[in-house]
Amino acid sequence: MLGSLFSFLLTNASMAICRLTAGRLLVAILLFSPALAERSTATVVRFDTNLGDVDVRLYDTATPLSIANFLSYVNTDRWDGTFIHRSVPGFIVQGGGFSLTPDIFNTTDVVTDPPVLNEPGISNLRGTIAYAKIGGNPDSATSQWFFNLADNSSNLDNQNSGFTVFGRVVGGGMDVVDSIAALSKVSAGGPFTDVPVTDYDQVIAQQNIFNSEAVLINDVFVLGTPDGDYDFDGDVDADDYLIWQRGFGSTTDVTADNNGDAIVDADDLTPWINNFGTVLASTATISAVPEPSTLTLLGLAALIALRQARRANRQGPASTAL
Ligand SMILES: [Ca+2]
Ligand SMILES: [Ca+2]
Ligand SMILES: [Ca+2]
Ligand SMILES: [Ca+2]
Repeated sequence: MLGSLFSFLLTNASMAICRLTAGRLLVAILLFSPALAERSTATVVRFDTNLGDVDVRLYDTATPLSIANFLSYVNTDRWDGTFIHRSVPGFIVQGGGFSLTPDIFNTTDVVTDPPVLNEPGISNLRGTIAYAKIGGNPDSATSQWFFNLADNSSNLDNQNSGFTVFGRVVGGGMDVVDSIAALSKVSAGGPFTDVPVTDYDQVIAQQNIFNSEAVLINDVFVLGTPDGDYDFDGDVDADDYLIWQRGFGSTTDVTADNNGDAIVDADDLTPWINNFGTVLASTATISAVPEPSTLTLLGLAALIALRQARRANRQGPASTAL
């Protein structure tokens, strides 16, 4: 009785100037930052979905166990071909658990690793990604994750000892997540009471959900961009500096959080300085020479950043908690 199981919820001037600027900044960082040796590089991953790409900056430094767990699944392709099985508009969009083999009544669970210890502390704000857990068991996260569509901190930062936020969507990724949340949903019972579908009429007609109507995670992979490439276009240039400057001091605009400690600060500028001018071979046609207008902005931004970096370092190390 498939029908009875379904309830439908309608639901640059020149490069020399750049190098001069970079050199001045490097001197400033060396003078004012005591923590250079502690840096590590954070990971940026891409969720390739049939509704578009969602890029996520992972918090490698802030939540190391959670990132090791995440990369274990990525490196073994275990999320490839899975589907978004739960959508609650205004709250979360969840996946990472199941594949349709070939339909909603015949699903395959993602093979899981042992649960990961909870690493709460970063707030469940809109645009973050966190692990799902079993109720009453704080250390039960395995393969399932969710994107926070709204500020869920009052609930999810506390419930079940808090849900571990381990990354944040960057660029235009939340447009894709929002488009998933905007889809109509169907219920097929069990864990599948809120399944978003791309073709509601087809699902109604066939009383079933196949991959052709689901929101699919085609692939999840690590973006191989250089450190300091804060717009992920394969080169490290003035545009990337501006992104760092824009996010400086922020715990929510973390595109330039190169070390993944959940805040953009002076430490995250060093990789940009070190890699300035780097161009990936595959993107060598992209000019690394900024437009003059960009350079003007760069000079202004550099002065502001120097003041901010000095001030930040007088205030001591930044907290990773939000
Ligand atoms: Ca893969
Ligand atoms: Ca770039
Ligand atoms: Ca560029
Ligand atoms: Ca950082």
